[in-house]
Amino acid sequence: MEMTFRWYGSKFDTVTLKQIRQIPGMTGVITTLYDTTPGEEWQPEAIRALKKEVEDAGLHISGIESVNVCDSIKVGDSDRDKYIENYIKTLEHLGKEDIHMVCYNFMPVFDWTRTELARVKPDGSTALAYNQKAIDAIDPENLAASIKKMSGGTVLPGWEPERMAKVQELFEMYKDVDGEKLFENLVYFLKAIMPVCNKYDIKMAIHPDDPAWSVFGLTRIITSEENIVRLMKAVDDVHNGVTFCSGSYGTNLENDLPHMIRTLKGRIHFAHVRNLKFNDTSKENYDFEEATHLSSDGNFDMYEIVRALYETGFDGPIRPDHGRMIWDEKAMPGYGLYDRALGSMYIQGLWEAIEKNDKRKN
Ligand code: DNO
Repeated sequence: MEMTFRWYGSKFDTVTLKQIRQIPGMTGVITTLYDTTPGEEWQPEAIRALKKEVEDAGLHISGIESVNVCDSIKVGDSDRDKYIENYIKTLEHLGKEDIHMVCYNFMPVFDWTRTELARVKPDGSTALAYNQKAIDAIDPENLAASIKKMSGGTVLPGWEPERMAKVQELFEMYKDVDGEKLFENLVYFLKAIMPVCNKYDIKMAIHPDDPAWSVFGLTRIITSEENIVRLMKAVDDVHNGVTFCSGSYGTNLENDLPHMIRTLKGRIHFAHVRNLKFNDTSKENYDFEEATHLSSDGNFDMYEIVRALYETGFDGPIRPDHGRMIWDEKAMPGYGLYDRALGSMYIQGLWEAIEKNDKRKN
């Protein structure tokens, strides 16, 4: 594995490349061109400039998170081929710059969903949280305003004000798209991009839906072992792979995370390793918050997750995810420096112990 850190670019991130480089063991960043819109072709000069900036700081680009897929492709509109063509050109430009891993998601309308961005924990730190009642209380007639209020003025990826302004329109687009249709559209998209992925050895890594169930009545399909295995089989090419995000798959309590990792052996190209704490797991009152990365602080056994990655020979980028806000840091919710840096050290500690133990046995 390679330890990496998500970086939103110097225009958008409070965390600097210099700070990232000073985290022990950190060699790569996961980034994107944040000022592009889904559907547009990325310009080679912009990719080169980003790459140069990262390399000048002594790091390298380990992968892109994300090249977002536009709604036309997701709903299967008549103009989707034009956007797929742009996506292919973007992949080609990335491949030529020696970038070989691309994370994306196929969630309708929204990316990840939380109802609180700064829930205060007993130690005074704050974390992202999800509460089903708060979601259910959102007024569908007035969704954009309601969501804006919920997010407390902070912009989450996928929740940009320009998109939220036309949220009703987006809902309209998806009204006839059920799970099967969405799956078909995803397979269509993947089949179309596989040739360019093969040519430049670009590993596509689909991010699971977060949380792993329908929100606001919109279908979600990348939620379970069964669904992701079905997708791997539908396009049976190593370049059609997975971002294994423990926190997203972990919201679905039926998912056995280490088991899933073992089942997906060879197809996991990127890993997001984080922990969650469940406060209520009944359907109506479902409530969770992001924990520190430490096993004892949340509900996941992080040792078993890292062990499964190690044992399946995972050699892609791995990153800590959704840190708390600690030590009075002011940063993008979930994406401050300190708690994620602590998380990365913990993951590296687990990895070293597992690796040494394994070598000693053999
Ligand atoms: C949240 C992230 C997601 C992820 C996208 C991938 O923190 O894990 O926003 O980047 O869903 O396309």
